[in-house]
Amino acid sequence: MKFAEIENWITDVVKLTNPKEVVWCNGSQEEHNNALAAMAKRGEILPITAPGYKNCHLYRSHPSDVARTEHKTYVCTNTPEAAGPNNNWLDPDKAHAKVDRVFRNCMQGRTMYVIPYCMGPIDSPHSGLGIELTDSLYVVANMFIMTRIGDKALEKIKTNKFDVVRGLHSTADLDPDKRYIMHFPEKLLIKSIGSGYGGNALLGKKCHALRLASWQAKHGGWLAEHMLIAGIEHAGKTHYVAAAFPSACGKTNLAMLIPPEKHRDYKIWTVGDDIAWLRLGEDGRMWAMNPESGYFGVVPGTNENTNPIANDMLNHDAIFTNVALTSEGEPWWEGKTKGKPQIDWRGDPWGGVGTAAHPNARFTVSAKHCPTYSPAAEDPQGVPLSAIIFGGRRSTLNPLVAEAFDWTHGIFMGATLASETTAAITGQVGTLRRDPMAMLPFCGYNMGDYWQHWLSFQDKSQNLPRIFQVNWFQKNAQGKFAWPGFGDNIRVLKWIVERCENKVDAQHTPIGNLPNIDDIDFDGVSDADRDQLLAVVKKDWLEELDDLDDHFGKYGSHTPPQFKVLQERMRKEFTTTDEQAG
Ligand code: SAT
Ligand code: MN
Repeated sequence: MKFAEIENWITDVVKLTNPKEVVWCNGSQEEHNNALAAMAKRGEILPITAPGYKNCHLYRSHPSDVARTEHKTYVCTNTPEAAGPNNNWLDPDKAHAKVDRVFRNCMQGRTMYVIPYCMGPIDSPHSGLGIELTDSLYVVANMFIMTRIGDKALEKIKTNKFDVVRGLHSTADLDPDKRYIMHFPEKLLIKSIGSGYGGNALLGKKCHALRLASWQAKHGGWLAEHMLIAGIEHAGKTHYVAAAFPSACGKTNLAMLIPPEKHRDYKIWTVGDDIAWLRLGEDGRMWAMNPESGYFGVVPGTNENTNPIANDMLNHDAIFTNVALTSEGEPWWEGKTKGKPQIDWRGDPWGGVGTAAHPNARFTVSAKHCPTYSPAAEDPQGVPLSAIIFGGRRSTLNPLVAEAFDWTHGIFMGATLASETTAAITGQVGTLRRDPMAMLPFCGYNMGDYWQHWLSFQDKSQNLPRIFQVNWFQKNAQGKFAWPGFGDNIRVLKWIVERCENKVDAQHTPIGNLPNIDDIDFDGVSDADRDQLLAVVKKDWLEELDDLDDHFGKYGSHTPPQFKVLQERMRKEFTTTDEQAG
């Protein structure tokens, strides 16, 4: 895109929104410090003054604005079919008219910040460029941490050689009824208004790096995915994996995993915790790049046992969103092992009802502060993947781990992923929904076409990563988690690596290859829990296969025909073989 077109767009936006001034962000540390200081002065952000914290701040978002709002998120393609049943769709002209009415004069008396940014290392040919216009300093401060903002990105944009995603954002009056997060894939344009929160407002993240990037990727022959990227080092060799889990299902914890003492012969390197851009290398391997430069992680549950790395990063240069405070002014959240809340996330005295921190409270920290940050994360080519992992939060059915028979079956595993909803989205928590590849809220086009796109890689390479499905969240008859999770997930990663190196056999079941009991360390897990974790229960799986008819049926002729074939093959295998394990 030509820079002159971008300048014209900015002029039009200024006319529409009528800010008192326009400020271009240069991306310097000084600018970031000034932004935090200005917010603190206006009372929009609270410096954490408790001993042991350096340059940390607490931001309280509006109580009606605490998570992504999927029902107000639209993909406005030229035809509804292109957006697919997985997206809310509006005709682009009608969408512009609707949202521009709310944008009119919304920045009156306010400053509009222009944030040029780059998703991915500045010097990578695979990075993506964008410009976000916003009237929120909180957005500026978070974008500084989460993406590469400022002069270097602008220089690249000014070469006129690259596509540029344009994003317009205003918090306006935060009215949930006038909240819209709109995407115009054909124009690489985003318009978001009425929310200042996370994925609704930091437009580089879900709006650009997933919804629009998935559209760009479909046309450019690559993939934009809701995945962490981690290196697993053992015996002098590092295998990289990318893993897709829905929001608030432990991507950050897995990406920063510290193995327990017994498994210290393994080390995890953090490349990314939320988004991965994948493309085929000349060697036929799939290479993954993290387009972000920071973490916007879930705070509740974070402590020295569940995620010691994140826990240690939270005492300097962190922005907290919607946590509680102790009487000493220390940030506090459910799962924190020290202190007691005195002020809740709204800023009110803590009354003991509900949670003191919001369940979707977040921290923003720079990746550079992560002690396990992989040097390869800054590599312009990214890292080569040995395995792709799909996982959901499912209290029943899915075993602890299963390996796909082949690429097509692996895509089927991803496409059938289901997960119980979390506080990361506005709405009911704990309802099971299909969340294919953990991309249901983020795929910027028809999910059926997206599955076809994934499948198309099969013919392009003999060297694709292996695919696995995991489930850390099975519950036993007592309603407790059957698997210890967190650091102990290394036991499963170890099996995955050993499979990639062809070091261990597996058991064939109709739904995939499962580990032999002795090949996974079940120390501390009861025999009953272990058996449940590895069970493939015929009756439940036959029900699941029936349920998939509805799921796939939704996408009509866009659903790859290969999925039906796989369903039939599994049904047949279940009905012609005797009871499966468990
Ligand atoms: O609010 S975000 O979209 O940034 C976090 C998430 O839901 O994954
Ligand atoms: Mn996410």
